[in-house]
Amino acid sequence: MDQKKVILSGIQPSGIMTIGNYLGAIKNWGVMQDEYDCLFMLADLHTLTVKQEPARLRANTYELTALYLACGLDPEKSVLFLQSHVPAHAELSWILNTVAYPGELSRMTQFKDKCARHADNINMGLMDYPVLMAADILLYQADVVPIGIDQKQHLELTRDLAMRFNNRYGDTFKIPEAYIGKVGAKIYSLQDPEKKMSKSDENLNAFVSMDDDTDTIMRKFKRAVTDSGSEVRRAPDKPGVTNLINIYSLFAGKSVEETEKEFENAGYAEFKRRVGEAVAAGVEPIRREKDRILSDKGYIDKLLASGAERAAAAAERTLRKVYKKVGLLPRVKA
Ligand code: ATP
Ligand code: LTN
Repeated sequence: MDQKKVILSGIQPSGIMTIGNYLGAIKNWGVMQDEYDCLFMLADLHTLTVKQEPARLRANTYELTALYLACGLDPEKSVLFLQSHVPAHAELSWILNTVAYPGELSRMTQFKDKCARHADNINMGLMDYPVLMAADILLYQADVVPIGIDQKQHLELTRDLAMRFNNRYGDTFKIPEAYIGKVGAKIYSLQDPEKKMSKSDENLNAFVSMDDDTDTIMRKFKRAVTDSGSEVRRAPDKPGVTNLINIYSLFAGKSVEETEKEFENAGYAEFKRRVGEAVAAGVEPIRREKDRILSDKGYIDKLLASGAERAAAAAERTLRKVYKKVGLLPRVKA
């Protein structure tokens, strides 16, 4: 029988997830669980590359774990774990650092963006971020990595590092492929549809978080920027409307063509109201379920402990192979 393919992905617990993260990431992951061996990680070590308030980071980590579950990630089917609970991530990233070049890391778009946005805290972790991400992926010999389009460059670097290592030391890592969903790949800001929707935007009207209640969601869509004209149709000169069409179709489970047809005779005000309703109807039950799960932190702790155990077993297998290939002595029993 064919072995199932391995899928790995992760999100940073750096704030409350937006519908961009949901549509671009978690929603797609849920449907992969039956077909693949899935590992879904919370990239908490990555989060430290930007200043965090420790108590806030702890709270966000519980929130995001509860949200993974509320969005349908099933701990019976998939391995859910924290990056920091599996030491092999940090260990492999050290080894991969020895085949990564500062030139290629300093050229990464996210690194340049984050340096500009956090000029008071340009740290080595920010530059090394993609090497740790490569370790996350390569440790599990992942075949496929579902990501939003903004992470594509990091996945290409992961492939480069894996090939470089394999060339130098012999076949060790599987070369992973990116999986980028077509419509949800990039959800844009509701206030500036040229910019990606981001949970760290200072303008709270720019994003809808998975924690927003129905009134807030309706208000944010009412204020969403549309374009000149009045037709509900996708076009390069209509980035605002195009974004809303994408959001509506994903929440309503319809194609973009069906959505355009449905709103053929509608004005922007009515269209925005209907988008708000569809989003609220999708977000509301997830938010309630998340809050229910969150009320039992003991359950979350146990689940993460068992996830870490399962993840570590697989990760350590790869790490031992890597240590051997590079010439580190195996540690024998005392
Ligand atoms: P930040 O705003 O703190 O930079 P973020 O909102 O971009 O964070 P990440 O934790 O970096 O979120 O991303 C988690 C996942 O969600 C990634 O796979 C990323 O590609 C995806 N993602 C993030 N924003 C969007 C978006 N606007 N549209 C589609 N996918 C997105
Ligand atoms: N960098 C990613 C989060 C992330 C990730 C990963 C995604 C960390 N490690 C491994 C896929 C695979 C982000 O910010 N979206």
